[in-house]
Amino acid sequence: MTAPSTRSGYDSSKSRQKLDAHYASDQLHQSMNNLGSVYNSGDEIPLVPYDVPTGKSEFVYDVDPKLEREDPEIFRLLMDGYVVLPKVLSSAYISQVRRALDPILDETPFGRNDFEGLRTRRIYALMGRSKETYHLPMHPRVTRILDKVLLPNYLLSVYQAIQIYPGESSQSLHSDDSVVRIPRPRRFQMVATIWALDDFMSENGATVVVPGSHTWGAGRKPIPGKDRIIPLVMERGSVVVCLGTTWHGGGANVSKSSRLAVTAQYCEPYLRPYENHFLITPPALVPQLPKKLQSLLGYSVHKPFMGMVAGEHPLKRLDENGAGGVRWFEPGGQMVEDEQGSAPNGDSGAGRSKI
Ligand SMILES: O=C(O)CCC(=O)C(=O)O
Ligand SMILES: [Fe+2]
Repeated sequence: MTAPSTRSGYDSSKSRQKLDAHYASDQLHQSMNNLGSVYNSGDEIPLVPYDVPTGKSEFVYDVDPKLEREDPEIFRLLMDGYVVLPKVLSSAYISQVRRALDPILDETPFGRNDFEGLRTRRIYALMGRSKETYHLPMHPRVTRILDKVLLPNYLLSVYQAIQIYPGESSQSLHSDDSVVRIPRPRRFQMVATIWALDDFMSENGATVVVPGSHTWGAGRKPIPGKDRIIPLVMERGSVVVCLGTTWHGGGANVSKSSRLAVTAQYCEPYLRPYENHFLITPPALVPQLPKKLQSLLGYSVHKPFMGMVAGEHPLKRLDENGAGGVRWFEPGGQMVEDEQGSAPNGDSGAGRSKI
């Protein structure tokens, strides 16, 4: 066997070429450059013959009427498909977030298609770009609700900033969890939050929602003029919590100023998040993050085993430098050694303690 040419045991230039070839042939990767055509207009993924729709036209939430009095925010969320929490953020925190985002927005190009918005700047992978904003996805006013409507250890799916410029047209209406292969009508599998960092007005691109559309069955789409499509007019510092099944979209901006929002979207712990947070957040940073954020980023286990590393909780595998994981093996089963001639990650831990 020839000596490994790199620490991890493979020739990185060759593997890079292989990866590039793989990506070039990967239709989904190509579609990233044309996102509009893949997840546009809320189309649900096609049903296969054995996916039998329920036949029901609406999903009925089993909501105790007492909830209206006891927890009006969750009541409205389940009844309407969304709820606005007004003026949650202080002006000081909004300014801090804006100061962090402005220089990143300055270097962010407009979107590549109608869905991203040709007059809209999106900071993707925000968790890896700005530590000043990491409080938003774990804001207690939001997680209080998520803790009740999603399963424990729900995950952060998307974290991005969206700045809609004057001249932007309406985003096509969609539901965020239309990628889920369970026929509608069904329970939501994701929940989105949209934080208003500018006042949201009907003229400047406020998000629009279709109240009650979270109950709709497959095939039903909002019809302008027939269905109520309303702009979420709210003061800056407010947040809307919106079920993944609710039809909505970014509004057209016919004003003279831009509209800034940050969206944190969450999914059930058994789903794959839209963004790959293991690559976005440097592992070395993870041990310093608050527990809630670690869990949101996937350093958690959905019982019994989902998210494990070699039979253990992922945080047990992560040392204070963010190193951990398992030993790497070459295809023949030979362990790859690092420059010092020792196994890169120490003990594999396989078969050890329970999660
Ligand atoms: O920017 C907005 O108001 C909504 C954006 C949105 O729904 C999305 O990009 O999925
Ligand atoms: Fe959306």
